[in-house]
Amino acid sequence: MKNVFKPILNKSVSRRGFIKSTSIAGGVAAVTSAVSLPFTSFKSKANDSVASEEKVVWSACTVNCGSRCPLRMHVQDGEIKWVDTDNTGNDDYENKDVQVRACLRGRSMRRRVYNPDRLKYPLRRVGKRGEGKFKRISWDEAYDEIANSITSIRKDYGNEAFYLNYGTGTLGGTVTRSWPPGKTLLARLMNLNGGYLNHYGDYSTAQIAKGLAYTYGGWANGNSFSDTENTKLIVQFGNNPAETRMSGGGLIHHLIESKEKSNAKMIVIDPRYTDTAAGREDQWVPIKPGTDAALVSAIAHVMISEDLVDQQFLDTYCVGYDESTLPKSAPANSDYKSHILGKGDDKTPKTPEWASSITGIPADLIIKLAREIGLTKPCAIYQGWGLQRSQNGEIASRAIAMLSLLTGNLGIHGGGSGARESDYNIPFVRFPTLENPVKTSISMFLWTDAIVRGPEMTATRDGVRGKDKLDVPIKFIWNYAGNCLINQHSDINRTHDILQDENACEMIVVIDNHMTSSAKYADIVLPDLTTSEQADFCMDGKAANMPYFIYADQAIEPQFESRSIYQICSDIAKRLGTEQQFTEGRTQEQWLRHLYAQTLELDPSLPDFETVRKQGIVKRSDPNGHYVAYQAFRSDPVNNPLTTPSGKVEIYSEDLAHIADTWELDEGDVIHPLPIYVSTSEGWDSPLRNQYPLQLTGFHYKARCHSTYGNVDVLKQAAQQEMWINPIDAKNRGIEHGERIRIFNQRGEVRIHAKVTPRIMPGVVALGEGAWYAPDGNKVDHNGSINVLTSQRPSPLAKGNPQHTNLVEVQRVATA
Ligand SMILES: Nc1nc2c(c(=O)[nH]1)N[C@H]1C(S)=C(S)[C@@H](COP(=O)(O)OP(=O)(O)OC[C@H]3O[C@@H](n4cnc5c(=O)[nH]c(N)nc54)[C@H](O)[C@@H]3O)O[C@H]1N2
Ligand SMILES: Nc1nc2c(c(=O)[nH]1)N[C@H]1C(S)=C(S)[C@@H](COP(=O)(O)OP(=O)(O)OC[C@H]3O[C@@H](n4cnc5c(=O)[nH]c(N)nc54)[C@H](O)[C@@H]3O)O[C@H]1N2
Ligand code: SF4
Ligand SMILES: [Mo]
Repeated sequence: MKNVFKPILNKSVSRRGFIKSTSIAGGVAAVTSAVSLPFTSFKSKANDSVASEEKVVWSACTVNCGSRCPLRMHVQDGEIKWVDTDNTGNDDYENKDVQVRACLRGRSMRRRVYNPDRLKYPLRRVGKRGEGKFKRISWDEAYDEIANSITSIRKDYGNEAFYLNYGTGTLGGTVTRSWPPGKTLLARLMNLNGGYLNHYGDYSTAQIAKGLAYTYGGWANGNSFSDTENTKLIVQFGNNPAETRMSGGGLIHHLIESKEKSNAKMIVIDPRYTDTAAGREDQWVPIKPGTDAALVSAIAHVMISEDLVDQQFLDTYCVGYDESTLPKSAPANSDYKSHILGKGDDKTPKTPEWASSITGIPADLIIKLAREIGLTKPCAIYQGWGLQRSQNGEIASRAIAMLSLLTGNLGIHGGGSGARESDYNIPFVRFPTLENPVKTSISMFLWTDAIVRGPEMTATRDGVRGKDKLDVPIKFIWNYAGNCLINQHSDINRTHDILQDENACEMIVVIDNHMTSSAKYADIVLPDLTTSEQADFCMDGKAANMPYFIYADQAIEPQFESRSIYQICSDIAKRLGTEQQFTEGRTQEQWLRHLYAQTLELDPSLPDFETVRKQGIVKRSDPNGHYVAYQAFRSDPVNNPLTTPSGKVEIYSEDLAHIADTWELDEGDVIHPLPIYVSTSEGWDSPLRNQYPLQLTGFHYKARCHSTYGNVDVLKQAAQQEMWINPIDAKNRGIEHGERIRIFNQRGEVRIHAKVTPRIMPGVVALGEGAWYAPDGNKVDHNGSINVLTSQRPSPLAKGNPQHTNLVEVQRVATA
């Protein structure tokens, strides 16, 4: 087979396709001349005269896009020549053997493996943090420095000073798994050495996970998309699976296939006309960011006024819809119905006219939506995670569930809970990471605060758990397969300033494949193997009711001096005197065999290890057919109670009422026992709009998985980074399509091109998250990296990331 792609990438590609490099890594603000290395090339068993036969090795894309895809590496002369994907199964969604086709990102994996940004050697920082100046060091030097730092920080501050930063770059792996940090090999290493400060929540779902837990008890599931074949109407709130669940295993295909069977209508509620809509929708309802709960309240008002609510369902399964099921502790008129009808504290009926001024949706359209959702049975309400990644996300996500509850669509085929779609999983034994002796945890979003004001952080103000307050600040950060050290965390300029102080956080170790924005902030950088250079199980793949896992084998030799995370952790454990406990005498492959043997005990019908290795992908189907969330509860609520305190769905939560009374909140923050609409500090009605009149929302973009694949040239060309702006807003500012603009607010400035399009509503602009931060000397980013503009003010309840709640102004960049 001939090469399909010709290798690769940058201008200095040699005839054989190897990258000649004289720097440790290329990229935007390339590593400087502080290091000058001899000529190097990617490693292969090259022999120019005789080409060896091509072999095909199963591998995988293990990034955090919500899908998981098999890749088949075509290897010749020790080099990946081209990449294809699953070649088993077919397109027949009935027979549960769907072909799991990788998207263009996964298929460009070769361009990540042989990327000019690839880290080659261990590095020690020589410039300031963020400058990207490093010196090559040996592995022994790197290990010694890290082990010494661990020992001295333990001695000086104790184990609460260690932090494992959030990172999802290889969350699909088993040995290489990067998320949650508490399930990684670094957690195992630290747990054998006194532990580390835990975190709770994640950047994906902090607000919805916390919010809906009060409604349903624990993580709230939704019906699988495959169940769409049983529905008549689908309502998608801020859910864009065509971009966020994209591949052959991605759920967008199940949604489309199942929708075709049922011919269900689809309403898309989103400030942007998304790729999920893309002509498949019956109606697109643009909505101002952060106002979905107001829309829901007004829909509820119409449903109550027109007798469209399922009263029997609400009486049997729910707490607090009306006075009759309100808990005893609750004051009079604090039930949901009273709130909607204007008999509660605010004395405001939540009419369509009231909601229209908040949401930007005409009142008559709200009435039509209410009738359609109320009268079409069954109706499937789904929400993505876009609207909850906001300042009022906890309460907004609870509000959307109200539509499923008011209409009695919970726990039935064709209905749903109002949460995001869920699916069935294959049970698999994962790498044991042991128990963390440290019990304290913080929200994953507040690590920057824990560096600057750790001991001031308390349980009732900052959400510290396991203790009333933190004792010490964060002094040591492990950052494995994550770019949240700068790029993916909010308010890059604040983070930059915090990380500048080397006496605050004393040691930052980044383990990655590439010289990312985060790696530039490391004190020590360790080059990891890519998935192509080692063997691992790749887990949690699913195509709605067809779960699968992949054996990703080693396709090529480790490149340059990169080492596996297993080896890195074993070697550091050795220096700390815990090697034997860490490895238990096993190699990486022996661990894979060991974990799989235990998995086989759970499910003896799975194929044996060697068969899995040969066949690459193992597919299963949900024995129950389509997944229906809360089906058992619906059929018998007495014997299958929820895990909420009452065992029922809690529309009114006594726990939240208690928290609202006892926590210290910032001005404007609201925690409320009912799922009501609350405004945000940087929303459509904020006084700050005088200065920064446009709402800026983010979205997860098809060009990348967050920042991963963000340095692949062909992907950058295929889906450019640009800011969406409505023609009305563009015209007011004299901005033409494709022109360079500056987007700015009190936190910073970003420059990128404008996409002038009616696909975004007036008053709102949008920027795909994850572009690689590329600051100039004035801290102005030139790549469209949204987190220069986002805020570190946490959401009230979950203390989560409000990254879609921002105000900005936009101007043309004057061309000289
Ligand atoms: N403004 C804004 N910010 C956001 C979001 C948003 O919507 N808006 N979304 C948030 C969400 S939901 C998430 S999940 C986070 C994601 O944030 P991150 O978890 O930081 O995700 P990535 O940016 O993909 O970074 C993954 C890193 O892993 C590295 N990597 C990939 N493969 C390997 C490997 O095999 N080994 C090693 N060692 N490294 C590897 C990549 O090079 C990359 O640096 O971002 C959050 N940030
Ligand atoms: N291609 C690709 N796929 C990915 C990822 C990626 O980076 N790239 N990241 C993965 C990860 S880790 C995660 S967590 C998921 C994220 O999945 P989501 O969080 O669901 O994705 P987003 O694109 O942030 O948001 C979904 C939609 O919500 C809309 N939205 C924003 N604010 C509001 C609002 O106030 N109201 C309403 N109604 N809609 C709003 C956005 O315009 C967007 O179209 O995606 C996963 N899939
Ligand atoms: S980025 Fe996601 S959808 Fe694309 S190949 Fe990788 S796992 Fe599959
Ligand atoms: Mo995420």
